[in-house]
Amino acid sequence: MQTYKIAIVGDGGVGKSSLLDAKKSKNFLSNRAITVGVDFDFIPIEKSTPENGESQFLVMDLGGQKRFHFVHDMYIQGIKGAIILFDVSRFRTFQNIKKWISLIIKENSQIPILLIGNKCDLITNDEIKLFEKDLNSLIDEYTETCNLYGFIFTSAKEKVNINETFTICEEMILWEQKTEEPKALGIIKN
Ligand SMILES: Nc1nc2c(ncn2[C@@H]2O[C@H](COP(=O)(O)OP(=O)(O)OP(=O)(O)O)[C@@H](O)[C@H]2O)c(=O)[nH]1
Ligand SMILES: [Mg+2]
Repeated sequence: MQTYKIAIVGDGGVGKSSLLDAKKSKNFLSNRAITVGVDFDFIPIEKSTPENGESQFLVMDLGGQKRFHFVHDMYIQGIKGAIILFDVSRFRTFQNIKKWISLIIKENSQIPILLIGNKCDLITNDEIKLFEKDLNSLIDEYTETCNLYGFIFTSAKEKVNINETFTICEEMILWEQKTEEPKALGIIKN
């Protein structure tokens, strides 16, 4: 069994652990406990090839609260990909994406990164469109600096784009090398 280590990072309370809960079909908790330091979980990789056979992600779910930042360097060592989450209802968490990018770049600037705007149940489609613009600008700004693969909007609460997120991770880590054009995956929201 081949294991690919990935990390899910972002400010405290953006919904990292809730996203993993949703992927694992666990109940959504409206008052979920913060992640103390780090949690980890295995997620099977759906698509397998004769070359790699069965494989899985080992997901490091890093506690986003400031007091846990000192352990982050240790846990992102050797990751093959990263998910950076922000909370679409708190703009500050979007602004802080840059800090999380720096953390990943310190490990390796080639690591593919997927940006996720979570809690899309809390805003309108028009507001999502505005974030799409911001995210495209961010991707342009960082095109020489790191490997931003694209972005997607999710709701851990309403189970929007949960499986899609991990399918995209499979694509960006297993099936593609550095992409020529970053992908704007946008919303798949009704
Ligand atoms: N409305 C809404 N609330 C959400 C969503 N995802 C998470 N939440 C809520 O946001 C709060 C924080 O979610 P967590 O999953 O604990 O956030 P986290 O990023 O793991 O936070 P840390 O562990 O502190 O880094 C929880 O109380 C969830 O109920 C979502 O998609 N929509
Ligand atoms: Mg957590």
